[in-house]
Amino acid sequence: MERLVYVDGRFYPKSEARISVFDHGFLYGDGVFEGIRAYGGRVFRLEAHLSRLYDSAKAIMLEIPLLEAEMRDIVLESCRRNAIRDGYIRLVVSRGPGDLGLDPRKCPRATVVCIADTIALYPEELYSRGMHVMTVSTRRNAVEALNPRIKSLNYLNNILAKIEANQAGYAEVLMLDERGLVVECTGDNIFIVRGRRLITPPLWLGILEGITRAAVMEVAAAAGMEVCETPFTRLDVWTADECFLTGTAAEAIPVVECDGRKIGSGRPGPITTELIGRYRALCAEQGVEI
Ligand code: PXG
Repeated sequence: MERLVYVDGRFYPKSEARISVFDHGFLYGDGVFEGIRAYGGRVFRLEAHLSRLYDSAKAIMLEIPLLEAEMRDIVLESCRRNAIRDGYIRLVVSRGPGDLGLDPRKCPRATVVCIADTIALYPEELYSRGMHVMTVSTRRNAVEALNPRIKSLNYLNNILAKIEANQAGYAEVLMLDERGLVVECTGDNIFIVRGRRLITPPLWLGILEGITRAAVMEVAAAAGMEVCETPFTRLDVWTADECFLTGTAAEAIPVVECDGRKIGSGRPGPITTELIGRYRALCAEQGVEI
């Protein structure tokens, strides 16, 4: 069965779903998006994703022509129409069609797209053996330029880093801010572990406020671990006991080497393994019924 894609109030077969070439999302990357997972017939942390979408839209002064409750129904209906019980949902809201100038005032109505599909996951082996990462020379966008907390359609900063990753043969890479502090990866947040303490960069440093990051912080605290949001450098990653990344697609994934330095034992550590289990259990039990 061909997938059905929601575009501006209607569902279209995938091959017929289209937007205007004058859409400022296409012309300028002017818009916002979300990537959401469904597990066992439930959408994980749907409210948090919607709230981040509307916050991102607010930051770029993009008026979404739907209530949050209506957007929620579109996500659920997209899953139902595509018989998705385990999958990935992409919500995109762009500035909409305008003219060939930058001015967003020329775009009277935002475009809303919802795609519900299956997801290509990292191989299970990366979870059992752990992944290798490197630091790239592309620095993360400055907070004062394009705040990484805005989940915008302008992902070129991340894509430039991804190109460095591809050239060097890494699945994911570490990005630094202009001072050299570790911020996040191209599509994942980062945690390091010292003893039973988790450390992750604070939001004000300029990172996406990951939904997975928040969920992992919750399960860690519930398991009696200390969690702190403190800036750190590459050296702290190299010398950590453990390191892992979090993201909707990756969930929580161990990192066992960074820039050629073995992290801890060089194998996924006990804290990371425990948190991966607790996060997976949370995904299996929580969520909005499709
Ligand atoms: N940082 C960045 C820059 C992201 O894009 C995350 C962290 C993790 O956030 P969540 O809320 O998912 O825990 C993301 C989100 C992809 C892909 O295809 C990944 C993301 C977004 C879009 C595409 O790998 N990650």
